[in-house]
Amino acid sequence: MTSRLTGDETTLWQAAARVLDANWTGTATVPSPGLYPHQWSWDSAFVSMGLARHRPDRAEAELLSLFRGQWADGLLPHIVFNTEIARDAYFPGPELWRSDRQPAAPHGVPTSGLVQPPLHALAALRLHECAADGERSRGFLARLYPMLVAQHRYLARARDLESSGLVAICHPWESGLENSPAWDRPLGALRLPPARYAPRRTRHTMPTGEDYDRYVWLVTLLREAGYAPGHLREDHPFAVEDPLVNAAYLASTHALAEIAEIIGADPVPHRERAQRIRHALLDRLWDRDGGCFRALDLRAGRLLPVVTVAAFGPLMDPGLPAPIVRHLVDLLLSARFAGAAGYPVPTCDIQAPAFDRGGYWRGPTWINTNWLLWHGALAHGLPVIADLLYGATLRLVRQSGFREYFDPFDGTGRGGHDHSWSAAVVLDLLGARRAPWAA
Ligand code: 9WN
Repeated sequence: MTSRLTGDETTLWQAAARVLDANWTGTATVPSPGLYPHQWSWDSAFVSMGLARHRPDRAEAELLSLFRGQWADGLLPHIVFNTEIARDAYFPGPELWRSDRQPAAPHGVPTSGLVQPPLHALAALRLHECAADGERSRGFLARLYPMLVAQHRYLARARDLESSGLVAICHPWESGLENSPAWDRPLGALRLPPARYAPRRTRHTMPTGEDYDRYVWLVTLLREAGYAPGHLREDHPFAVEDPLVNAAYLASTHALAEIAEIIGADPVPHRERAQRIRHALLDRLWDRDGGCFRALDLRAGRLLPVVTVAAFGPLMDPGLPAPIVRHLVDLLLSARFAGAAGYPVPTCDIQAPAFDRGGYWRGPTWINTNWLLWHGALAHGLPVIADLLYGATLRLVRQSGFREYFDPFDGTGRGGHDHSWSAAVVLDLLGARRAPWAA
């Protein structure tokens, strides 16, 4: 690692910073102008890490803006709506969620009623690691800590549906990888009433209108049950323990322990919980025969068949046993993932029948997931893997710009332009090269 950026890297840095500047609304960052005009939860976690390298004041504001939407029970919603935006600018808008009728939801801040991968404590810790003014940054961590603890308490109380230590997602949107082939089976098993819930959806070729019927119907069930934990536990037809979501939960639980130490709180409960999550991941989601992690469908009581990029999420845990890490590295480098893709890492096993190189989360490379695996590779002292991911990610944006996602074989950019997290992860990668202690 060198401590200086090359001329080309400096150009890339400036271009990435311009994207985040343009997508800044004054209080937060939209994921993509036009396409996603509100604030999204895991987008903001990535964005804040990029902003930490560029505009640390905004990095803090980004997270605080998101937590304005936190519910009294700790739920951190996956969308915080901007009320100044036209109601039909994004489907589904606040009228689907009706958070204003939920006693736990914040007043005057319309939100969704779902969560997304909980990367926020990890992001907050990274802000601190990048901060020039340690004292000020400690103050920020102390302010955010109770909100992060509440977020994790909600997950443990309301989402650990089988008291296993792992949290379950109740909707594909909660995974962040919304139309991943991993969800085909549980979505296919739903018994939908014969109604069209989402007749118009033109933004992506994928997901399809049929997918949207299922997504909207699942939200309707949740909403009518008041988003109650009892409904999630007993009745809700979609309940899955996902390795990427739980890897984010584990990484953020480790981060909470570190934050607790920094601000003088007790790290022990977080450490104990982290142990429990790791055990449960290995016990419930590790497929011994396949040598990978898979999602567990709680309603069908079995692991889901398709192997996706989520399988590598647990690499983010520095305590993952070495034999498991070796299996994951072998799979990552095989012809099923990075070994046969010019621009890794594809979001789905290339050899799976459901793989689709242009299909949103069904095959394309997304560079926010690359960042997670890069972070994991560094945690395990795997410089070759880390360099592979670093290099592929920068090559993609050099060739195609800060697109939403990319063709894994030829690097063609797809989806939205000037996508915030694509810019943010580039800033963080370049920043880590410039200041390797904060990698
Ligand atoms: C639904 C904002 C979000 C990302 C998700 C991505 C996509 C929304 C959509 O965009 O989801 O939440 O409308 O397709 O799948 O990961 O957070 O960038």
